[in-house]
Amino acid sequence: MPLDTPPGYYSFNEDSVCAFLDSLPDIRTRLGGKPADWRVVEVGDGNLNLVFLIDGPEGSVCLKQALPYVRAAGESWPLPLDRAFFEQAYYRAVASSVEGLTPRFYHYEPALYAIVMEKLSPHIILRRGLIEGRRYPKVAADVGDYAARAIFATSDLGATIEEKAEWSSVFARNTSLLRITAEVVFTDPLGNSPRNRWTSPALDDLAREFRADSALKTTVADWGWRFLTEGQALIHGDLHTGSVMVTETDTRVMDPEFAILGPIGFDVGAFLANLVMNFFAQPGHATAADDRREQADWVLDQVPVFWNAFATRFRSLWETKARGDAYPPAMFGAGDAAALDAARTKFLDRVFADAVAYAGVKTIRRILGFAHNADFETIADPAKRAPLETKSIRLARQFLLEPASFRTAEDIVAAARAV
Ligand code: ADP
Ligand code: SR1
Ligand code: MG
Repeated sequence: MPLDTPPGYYSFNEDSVCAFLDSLPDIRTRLGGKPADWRVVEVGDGNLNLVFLIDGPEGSVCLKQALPYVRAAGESWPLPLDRAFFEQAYYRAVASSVEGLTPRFYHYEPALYAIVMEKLSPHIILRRGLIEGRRYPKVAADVGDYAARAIFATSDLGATIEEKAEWSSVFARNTSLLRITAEVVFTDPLGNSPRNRWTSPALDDLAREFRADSALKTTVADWGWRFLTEGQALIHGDLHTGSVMVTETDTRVMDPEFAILGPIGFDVGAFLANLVMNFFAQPGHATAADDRREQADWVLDQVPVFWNAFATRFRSLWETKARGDAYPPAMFGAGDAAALDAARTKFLDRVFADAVAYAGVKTIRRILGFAHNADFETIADPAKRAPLETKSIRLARQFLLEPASFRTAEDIVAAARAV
């Protein structure tokens, strides 16, 4: 049965995308020449959308369009188109705080649920680079900086009640993607969802063991409650290594369609989890020429780099740019400096603890749930993949059930090395 779409919507192909871009004078000028001169390629490798890269004689653009279904599942899993609206709304909301760290935004076409933005080139997806054994000296610090800036500016520390209420009213409607996260991240992996999959039969016993672990399930459910109820800031909502494009000298965070008002630790934990999963996956990508030990060490070392960059920037923004209604500057004077500093440390410790738990949840979902990570998936031999996934998911369980063991980013590094 054809999917129901609003009047005027059609999904693009290589020809219609050119005709559409030709109708946008600024974009036509940016590309130069005529549509016949433009080279178009569809490169979408994500779970949800179409992504076209268009090169003209003078310049290039990227067009991302929502499909009326989950691309990775096909038409049997319908999905409203409005995620494109929330993606562009997020870019606009954080633009002034994270300049240079996202793709430049050019145009949004509401009827076609399409965003036209800067084509990032020669950037590649960070996850892919890490799998290929490449290192990016700036990336962990840049993503930490990005997360701190975007989150601080949209929290009750960096924004007023009225500003935050505006974002709340907009992003509260991002319910389709909120539901996807609630289901595929929190509910399905430890439930009996037919959407789940894992490296079978090697991980069959482990999957059964995890699904029978009541303590683990109630803990994940508790974090699910917190995810749904703690609207601390406007968060990206899907801040993994597949949502970052890089060169050795430039970092861009993209794909923010899952943006909602949510817990700060959810974004921080997502990036942490994906670094740690890549660390565990490295031996699966070893070759005769490179055992990947140094690469694995380097990836794991990015965990404290990322966290420290986040915490340092967040604290410095709080010290210099506080203008919100939480911990209001008007309440504190010179005599409160030490107490306020201690309160900031306590606040960041809480964010870290939340991040560790969400990192646990996000790792379990990538190994037992619907949407897996290329880090493990591209290890073709299940006999190699399964033990690496097992190490990763066992550490994730520790993140959730032994939180007192993880007070600092160095604790994560030490525990991962010890597995
Ligand atoms: P989805 O929302 O479906 O996950 P993504 O936003 O992750 O889609 O994009 C899918 C792929 O398209 C990315 O992995 C990347 O290769 C490519 N891509 C997305 N945005 C850009 C961009 N602005 N410039 C260049 N390539 C891009
Ligand atoms: C239905 S697939 C869901 C996942 O794809 C996105 O990339 C997000 O990670 C989401 O959880
Ligand atoms: Mg996406």
